[in-house]
Amino acid sequence: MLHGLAQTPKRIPSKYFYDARGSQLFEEICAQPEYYLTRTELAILEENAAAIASAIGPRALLVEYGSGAGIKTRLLLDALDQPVGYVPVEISRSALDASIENLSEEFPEVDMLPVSADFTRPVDLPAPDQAARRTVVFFPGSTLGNFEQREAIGLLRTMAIEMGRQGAALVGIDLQKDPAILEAAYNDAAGVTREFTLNLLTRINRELQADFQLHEFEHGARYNAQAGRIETHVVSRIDQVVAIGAHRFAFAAGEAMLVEYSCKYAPEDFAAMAARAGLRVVRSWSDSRRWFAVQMLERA
Ligand code: AVJ
Repeated sequence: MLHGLAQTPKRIPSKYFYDARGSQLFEEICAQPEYYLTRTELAILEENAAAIASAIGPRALLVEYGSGAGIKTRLLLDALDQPVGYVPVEISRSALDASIENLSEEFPEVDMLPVSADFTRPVDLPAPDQAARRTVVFFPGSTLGNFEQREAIGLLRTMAIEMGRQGAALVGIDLQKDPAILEAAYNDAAGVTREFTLNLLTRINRELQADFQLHEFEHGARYNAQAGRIETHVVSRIDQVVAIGAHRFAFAAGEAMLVEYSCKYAPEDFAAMAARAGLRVVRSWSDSRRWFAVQMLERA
């Protein structure tokens, strides 16, 4: 956090959004009418569950990066032919516990192997009781879009290693579209996304003994068409100095601190990125408006 705040412009990695309150606010964002991503991806998965399951094949070990609330997981586990295990890799302990609790009752035959970790670093995957035919990494929600290109390729490479030779990955990506639709999705009228963004400051105050005055900061999310991404900032309303422990950081009036990228892809650009990680797109499922896509990747 100190490293990011010392940079110009200031920046904080978006993974820190997800404390218990942040994870809860994210679930609320998903229910907002403007935030089409979750319901579009869910519809794609529902509509194509059988096709996805047959592309994956029997006895898969399902590894999920960022388990969230587990609704998409339930759908996938339900459709899969005799899945042997489920490994959610999740930074938020509360979200991890919640997802496993519900799933283990519903899928008693599936080994539940939660890993409380940051999936941006390589993790040691636990082995299920029954040998898996293949490992499938599930990375839904366009979370890949929260990473800069270089990091995203690095993450895809980590996935390629973790899935092994016979493995596969299912990656949800948000597609490029009318900027007005994109900006509405990250500036919902009810202000839930604003609260989600500012909760980051509340978390820093609590966990790092900081004194951010929440009413002196604003949420700002804009589409950068050149870069193909929504850029979310925390904007200082006034000239002010914030203390974090023994450190002091000056904010100028109007100064924007970067807190999140949400990349929006052209399908061919995503395929090119995957190729740089040694992966190829073998199947792709989308909605009729082409707003979102679920891409299946295998080793090139
Ligand atoms: C699901 C984590 C990818 O970037 O769209 C939602 C997070 N941020 N609204 C996204 C988020 C603001 C979301 N991810």
